Amino acid sequence: MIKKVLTVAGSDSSGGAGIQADLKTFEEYGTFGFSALTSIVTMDPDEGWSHLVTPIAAELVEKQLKTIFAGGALDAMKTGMLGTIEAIEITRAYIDKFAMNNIVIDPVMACKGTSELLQPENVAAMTRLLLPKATITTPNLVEAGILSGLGDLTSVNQMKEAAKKIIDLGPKNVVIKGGHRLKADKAIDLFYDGNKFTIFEDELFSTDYNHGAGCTFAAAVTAGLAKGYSVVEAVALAKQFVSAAIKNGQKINPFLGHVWHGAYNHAESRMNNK
Ligand code: PXL
Repeated sequence: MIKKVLTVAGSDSSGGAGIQADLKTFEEYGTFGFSALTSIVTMDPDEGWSHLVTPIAAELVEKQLKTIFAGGALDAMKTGMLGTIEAIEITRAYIDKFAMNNIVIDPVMACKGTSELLQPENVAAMTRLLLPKATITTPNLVEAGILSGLGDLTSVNQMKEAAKKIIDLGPKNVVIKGGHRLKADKAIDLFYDGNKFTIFEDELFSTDYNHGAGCTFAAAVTAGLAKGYSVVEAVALAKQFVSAAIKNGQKINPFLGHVWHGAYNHAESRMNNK
């Protein structure tokens, strides 16, 4: 049976992050993707690529989830950008009703290219209602600083402190993505399961074409869990998957470059037999 995997997230109309990243990644992992849209993000090329986030009405989020769960529980799910507090409440209700396992909470708080954080009350609701249900949460350095209450994180030791505080919020595991924001000569991700720290190091490649990397990473972890990998194995494989995607980033338009979600499997060479 093909594994069923859900993303509850926003649409990135530019195609690189959000549900677009998630569904593409689910497919690359050979899983069957479902999506419940919580918001639609649009960018305006006439206004310096300014972002607009339009939330989806809560009733429509619920209708999507009802449709998606018509066949019962899924093998794994993730959340990304969550438009409204009601959407967060409804998502939690479905997690409980179907006793969902393998839950990845990507605590999306901002989009690259905008300094604007999503509403703090949404972050509070996500922390209270979703983090305790998480198999793993996948904050970047900024999000980890906010969730932990420690603010700016500038060293691996501070990342460890933040990881401990985040585990106290209820997720079973956390991976903090140091990425290009940590002033180090490697890309350092810190994984913590409440007992033991595992550090993942990778070369830090400089590319401007990395839009969607965070969503793609979380989606890869989700699909990996659905496929039966352990949490730490799913994280390790997701790192490889997203590294390939970043290395093969594509300039999409004058404003932006996206990760190439198909890079790990060389998807660009499929269906070339004509
Ligand atoms: O990368 C964060 C993110 C998440 N979800 C959606 C987005 C973005 C950034 O653009 O558009 C829908």
